[in-house]
Amino acid sequence: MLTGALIGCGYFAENHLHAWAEVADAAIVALCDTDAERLAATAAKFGIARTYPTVAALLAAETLDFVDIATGPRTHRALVEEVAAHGGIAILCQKPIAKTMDDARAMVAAAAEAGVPFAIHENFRWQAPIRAVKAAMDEGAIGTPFFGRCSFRSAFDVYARQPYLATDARFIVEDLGIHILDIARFLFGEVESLAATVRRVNPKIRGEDVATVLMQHAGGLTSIVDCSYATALPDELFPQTLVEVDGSEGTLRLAADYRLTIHRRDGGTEVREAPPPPLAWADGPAHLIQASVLAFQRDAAAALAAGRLPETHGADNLKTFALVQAVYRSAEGPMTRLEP
Ligand code: NAD
Ligand code: 89V
Repeated sequence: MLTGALIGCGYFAENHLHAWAEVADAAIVALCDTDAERLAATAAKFGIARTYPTVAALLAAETLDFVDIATGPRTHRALVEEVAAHGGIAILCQKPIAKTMDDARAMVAAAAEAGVPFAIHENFRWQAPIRAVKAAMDEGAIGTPFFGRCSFRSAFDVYARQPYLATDARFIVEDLGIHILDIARFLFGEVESLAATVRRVNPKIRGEDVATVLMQHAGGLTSIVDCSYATALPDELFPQTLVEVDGSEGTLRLAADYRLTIHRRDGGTEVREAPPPPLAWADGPAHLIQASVLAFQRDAAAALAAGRLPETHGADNLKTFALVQAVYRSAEGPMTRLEP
């Protein structure tokens, strides 16, 4: 049994705690938050008696196999460095890994120097429908893929539960696009070059709420990642990512409500349903995300127990974070202009 502590008892941490309660080989025995009220409320709700106002107090008092950091990204570097310096404790940390590439690299280096496993809680690639797309591609169902699209378009009010999303200078690429870019890496492989545009449509927020990215992957596949929180559709699909893949032998479409259609050039068409597994603590449309939190944590616990790194270990996640940085850089520059 792995013994862990959760650092940060805010909005999303509840999903971590519900999920840890379902992971057979791991237990959260202590909580830490600098906000005394949140700490007490979370401790009472989840029946976790040992609570600490600082990470220093937590590390001084507890013997842990891992910590699970669910604070905001501005705090990640200091927390990861403090736990790494303590030694002997594996570190799981929420996305985005940090606010800057320098901080992200320093965190990966700190964990490597301390010799402790470090992974980012990147859960979207663990969604059941995304795993179903990957399985179909790996089966060779559509031959060699040459085009892909991962699309997230919504007008869901994410600001109600996460008010910082409306006030941060950077929004959709750093917070949500990071998941979709990670899905594109997971499905289509590493990216060699990209071009992007971003814009703000909602005048009430500070950062960008629309992003469109064109990417060239090693091996030749071209993909598009498009994200929007300004897209009002007749059917609100939050938080579903729709996926299209065209291959030499057929096509694959992950459409609304987890319906995956695989069509082969030879004429056969197969439909696979890939909904998230049921959860007693599911909360409306967030169910898809919540189930992927459980899937990530199950795999992370199994990896730590087996002495292997979780799939989205720090060095891997640097590649996804580099895409985020590249999107912002590209969006600042000019696109190729047509001759008048
Ligand atoms: P939040 O602001 O609601 O909660 C953060 C908590 O961390 C607060 O309770 C705060 O008091 C605590 N905290 C801050 N600094 C601390 C420190 N030094 N030590 C201990 N506690 C500290 O934020 P949130 O909405 O829960 O988001 C947390 C993280 O989860 C973010 O990185 C966000 O991007 C991520 N997130 C991920 C998903 C997903 O699907 N993967 C979804 C939502 C949020
Ligand atoms: O998953 C996330 O990181 C969330 C949301 C889906 C709202 O963008 O912040």
